Amino acid sequence: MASTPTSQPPVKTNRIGLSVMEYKGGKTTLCAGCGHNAISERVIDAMYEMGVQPERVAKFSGIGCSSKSPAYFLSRSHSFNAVHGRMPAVATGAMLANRSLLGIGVTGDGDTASIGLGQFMHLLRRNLPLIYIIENNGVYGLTKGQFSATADLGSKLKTGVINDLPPIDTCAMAIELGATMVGRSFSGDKKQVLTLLKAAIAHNGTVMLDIISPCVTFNDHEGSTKSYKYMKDHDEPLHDVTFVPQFEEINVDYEPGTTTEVTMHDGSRILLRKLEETYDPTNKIEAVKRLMQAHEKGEVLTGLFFIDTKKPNFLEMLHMTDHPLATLPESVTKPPKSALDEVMESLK
Ligand SMILES: Cc1ncc(C[n+]2csc(CCOP(=O)(O)OP(=O)(O)O)c2C)c(N)n1
Ligand code: SF4
Ligand SMILES: [Mg+2]
Repeated sequence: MASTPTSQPPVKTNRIGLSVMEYKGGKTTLCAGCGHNAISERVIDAMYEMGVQPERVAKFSGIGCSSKSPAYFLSRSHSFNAVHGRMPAVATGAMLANRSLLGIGVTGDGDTASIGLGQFMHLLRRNLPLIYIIENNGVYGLTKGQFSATADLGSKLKTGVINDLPPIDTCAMAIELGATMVGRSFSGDKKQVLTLLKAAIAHNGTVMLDIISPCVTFNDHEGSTKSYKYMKDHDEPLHDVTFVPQFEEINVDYEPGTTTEVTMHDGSRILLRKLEETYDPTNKIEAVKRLMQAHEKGEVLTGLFFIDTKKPNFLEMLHMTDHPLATLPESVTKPPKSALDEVMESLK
């Protein structure tokens, strides 16, 4: 006897017809509860909600627990797991070779602020179109929890060791050196991380997002300033961030006079609702000042600190052809002999 077919609810899809499952990656091998896993989940949500074609994404990373994260989202995308601290060079080459890609780099505080600091600084100067995420736990998680260069002065390891060096603030550094979208969040703040990531996808330059991401195995105890508890107690959001992609209608629950609006190059909009005093995210000096003030008070300021939607990115600075170099035919990339003869003639 034929059984009656049970009706399945239709699978929800995004504006390009893909379900969220098509944005997933492999099963995580990180510790249960690691902040990095929450960030991978938000990357999946952001790419799905923005309707990004997974095959258009190129993922880059260095070495560390954080740098394993790209394996756990977007299996259908391109991926390159580089050497420790060397992800920026690899990403720069790839993005120059194929400008049609959406680049996302995932790195750790050790990968970025110790061995990779030189590469990181030059990436920022170039304003390469790339979303650069630091999964910041204040320790080298993969090598068993030594302090990294973002650990706060006086914070304590489980073993009782106290950090006696001042931290590097990667956001202040990114603002000063030339990144054109800079923010900080906390892996436990789903809404803020998701909003910043969606805005990052719409941005056309270097986006530097420092996401505090507690290491539950080595740095989530009393005395750590990168623990869930410390973040819950000291997170100071600068504003409520809302992102409206260019393909969506603006929602109108924002009262005029309490909101700053930033229009992105593609027409998408970022809305910042003030929680306190007037904050202008296009003012570099104010952004750095607010970060320094927060440090003095022991607060962790979160939100969108700085954005510049006008500065040319690295591809524009180099006057690159609109056509991706990787797909140019040989007839274009290899000039005829007459062109060489002309150059030789001009040198006589
Ligand atoms: C050239 C080189 N030096 C040192 C190491 C050892 N090493 C691997 S990961 C790592 C630090 C990882 O810390 P972080 O980038 O903060 O990532 P996390 O594991 O905390 O997410 C170190 C020192 C290495 N793999 N390669
Ligand atoms: S050691 Fe720390 S950083 Fe690494 S996976 Fe475990 S919790 Fe995450
Ligand atoms: Mg780390």
